[in-house]
Amino acid sequence: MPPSPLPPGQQLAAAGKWPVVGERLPKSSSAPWTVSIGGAVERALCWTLPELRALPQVTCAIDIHCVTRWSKLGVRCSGVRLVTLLELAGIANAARYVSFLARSERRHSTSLVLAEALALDPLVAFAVDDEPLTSEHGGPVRMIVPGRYFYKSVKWLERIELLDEDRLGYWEAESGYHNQADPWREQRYIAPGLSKQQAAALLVQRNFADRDLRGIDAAGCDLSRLIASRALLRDANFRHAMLRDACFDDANLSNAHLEFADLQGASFLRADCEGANFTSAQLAASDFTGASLFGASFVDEQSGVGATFDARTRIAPAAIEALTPLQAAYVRQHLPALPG
Ligand SMILES: Nc1nc2c(c(=O)[nH]1)N[C@H]1C(S)=C(S)[C@@H](COP(=O)(O)O)O[C@H]1N2
Ligand SMILES: [Mo]
Repeated sequence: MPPSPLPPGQQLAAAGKWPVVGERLPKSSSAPWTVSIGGAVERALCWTLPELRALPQVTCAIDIHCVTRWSKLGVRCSGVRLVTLLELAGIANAARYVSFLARSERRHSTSLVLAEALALDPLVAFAVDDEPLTSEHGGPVRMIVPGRYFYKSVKWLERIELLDEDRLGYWEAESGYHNQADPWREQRYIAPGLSKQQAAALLVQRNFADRDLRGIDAAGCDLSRLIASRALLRDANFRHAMLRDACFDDANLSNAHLEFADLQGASFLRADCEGANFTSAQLAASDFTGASLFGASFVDEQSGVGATFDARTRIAPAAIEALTPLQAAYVRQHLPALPG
């Protein structure tokens, strides 16, 4: 089998579909659009849009990977290479990071390690698939950074700043998005600090309700009747855990690992289970009503070993449709009675 062109946990967006993520509009202003470069540069510069468009442009195919799991491969992007602008401005010795700022209400920004940015060769893009970028997708000008989750690609670029110390971007500072953002390493989110003792105490109490426990390691633990309603459990590890009759209602279990967990009678009402792994879990009498299962898996596609259900298992047909075709086929085939 040829290697998959998709990083782990990603799925192709439907053909012709390009979701709008984050801010939808630039800041409204009558001032003409300019893009400036400053900070640790030899010459601070500022271009109007016509001046920027007059610089040498390139067109290249770039793979886009959004942290919310959709990817678009080989998108034709046209614009000026960031490297071209950096050469004009001159990189000062102190420069270690590059920050991109948006002309938007919340002054959205993101940053990259300068050496990595130079290697990734990002584009200051005007057009995609030979059409000018629409405003909701960052037009008239946005960054497109290959090889990083798409939150590193700022829409409505207004300023480029070289820095000697890093300045965390909007999502990185506000929402715990990983500052490295390498999709091949699945660097999606940073887990918050939780000491070993704190984690151990929580596991004894079996009450995770409303807590931020991203990335908690509960592999193999006895957690039957666990209360985890509304808990933030992104990237949590519940492999081989005993979770009979656990309550995950309204919890966020995106990318959580539940392989081989005993989840008989567990409740996932309205839970966000995007990208969660239920391969080989026991799911008799479990209830996924209202849960989001985009990108979740129930069967190991290599070994064919999958989760077990019974007639009391509740998974809505719409949730099954959000699975990849192979996963959906497995669930349809093994779920004894579809509700509705
Ligand atoms: N100014 C600005 N740029 C932004 C964002 C934003 O909210 N504001 N969201 C980021 C995220 S999380 C993603 S996935 C992409 C989405 O770009 P799109 O809406 O064109 O798909 O833009 C990135 N750049
Ligand atoms: Mo994103």
